[in-house]
Amino acid sequence: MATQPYLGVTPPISVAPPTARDLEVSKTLIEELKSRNIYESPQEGRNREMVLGRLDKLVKDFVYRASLHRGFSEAKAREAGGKIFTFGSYRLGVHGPGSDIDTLLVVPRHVEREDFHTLFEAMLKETDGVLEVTSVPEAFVPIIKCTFQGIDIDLLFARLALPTIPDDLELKDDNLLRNLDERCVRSLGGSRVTDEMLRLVPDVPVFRDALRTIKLWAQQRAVYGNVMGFCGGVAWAMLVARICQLYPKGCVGSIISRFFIIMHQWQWPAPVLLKPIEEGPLQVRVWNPKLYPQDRSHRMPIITPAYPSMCSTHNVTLSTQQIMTAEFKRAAEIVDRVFVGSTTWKELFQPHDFFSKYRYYLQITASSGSADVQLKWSGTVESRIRQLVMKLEYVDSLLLAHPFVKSFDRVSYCLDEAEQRAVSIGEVPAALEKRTEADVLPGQGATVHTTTFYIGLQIERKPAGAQGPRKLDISYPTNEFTKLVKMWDNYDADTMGVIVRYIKSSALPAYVHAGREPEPAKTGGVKR
Ligand code: 3AT
Ligand code: MN
Ligand code: MN
Repeated sequence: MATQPYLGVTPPISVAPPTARDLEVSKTLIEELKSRNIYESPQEGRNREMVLGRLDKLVKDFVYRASLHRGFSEAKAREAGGKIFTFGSYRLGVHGPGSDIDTLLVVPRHVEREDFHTLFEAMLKETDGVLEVTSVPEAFVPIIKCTFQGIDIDLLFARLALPTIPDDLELKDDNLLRNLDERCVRSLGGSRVTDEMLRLVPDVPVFRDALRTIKLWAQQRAVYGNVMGFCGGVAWAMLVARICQLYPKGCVGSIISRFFIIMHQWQWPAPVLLKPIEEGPLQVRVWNPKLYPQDRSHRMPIITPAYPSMCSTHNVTLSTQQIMTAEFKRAAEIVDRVFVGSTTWKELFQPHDFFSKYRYYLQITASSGSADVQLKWSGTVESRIRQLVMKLEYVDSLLLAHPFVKSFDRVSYCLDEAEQRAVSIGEVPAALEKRTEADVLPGQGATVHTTTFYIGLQIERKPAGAQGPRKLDISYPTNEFTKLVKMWDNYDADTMGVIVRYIKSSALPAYVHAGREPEPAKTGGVKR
């Protein structure tokens, strides 16, 4: 293949170097980012490197011991190797002080996945400085989580069809995926995608600063999160990477400015690609809207660059697409004003106003009696909220159903059944606000765990002169939704509850505003 002189699926839009103004706004942008404590200290950085060094030794020792166990000679067991790779925000170089390190253990063919969850897990538990080791071997992507010298670590596992894993091994070659277990292929995906992304951007330091900007903006504006139908970390990274390809000489300020303009005008569902989609050696599906109707339904396809290419945004719905598009527009206008000097970067990162934006909300509360059950039950409800949003999109006179990206977890110590009922429908009775476990005698009352989700509703105005409130019938979507979540395999009607309530904004509990800057006084503000 002839090498093309540019990165990406089209030539760049501009190869012009930055202007003096581009460089000025880049400087103020970086200052703004620094003032928000999103960079870790050099000392924290060294601690991460130390952790990774120790982890690498541990993995090599694990492979050695597993090899001996398989009957290898001492020398052969030493040669077997083993290596760790990283992915996620740490690999991209955009992690913050509290970020985890996402790591992948790569081992030779004679080390089994079972060894990872037995021998390796045991070795990890015996390691100095390692705490809270939890293992989820039955997950779609099996994982071990722990904290290592104070840093959260996610560990995935992949066994390659190779006799040894040398230290200079790379994961680029698609043929490495041949003859692997599906779980190994999936586990390799994260690292292969991040590595490829870094190869496909023209200037990695500029890409990093731009991605930090977009991540901070998306989090502040509550449009960060794949589960609720927005873009997740990988999708935001690919969008930034694509803009970097289009402006290979850009600096962070100009990349951010172009980012919002281009994303606002993007002709969805034209996909965002960092390179042409390639076929490969496996019998697996690669994203292809010509072939698969399901892929045709993706509204904002952002496609991963490593084989097998997938759509990272299959969760986006009409509503979340509209919300993100409106945010692109707002941001483009602000950045324009930053460039002419009539505002500062601070305005770009102003927190969202989700809980004061709408007159009406849907409040979805999942409840149960124990923390363990609640974790799985609330996860199930959360993963179905998108289905509710999609059903609401069909309701007459409902213009927008806006899911909030985060949920609110509470533990309530109830004294009687009336309190239990109130809590499980999402209320916060005044008597419970300050009550702690210590206020409840053993054997008395009950502890109720709740997780509450919110959907903001923008309802069409009544036609002029119409009498009475506009009728909004959401009973069908909400009933279908509760039916759907109760179809979960482990659903138990005796211990788990789910309630959807239609509430006025005045009925929102105080906790939704907690930890936020006080709202600026509204000067004749009209709620949508
Ligand atoms: P942080 O700085 O850690 O907040 P991040 O982008 O590294 O940001 P995560 O650590 O949550 O975010 O995720 C890193 C990657 O791991 C992203 C995705 O490819 C993969 N991943 C995340 N959550 C899951 C999951 N539940 N199952 C499988 N893969 C996941
Ligand atoms: Mn991470
Ligand atoms: Mn992680």
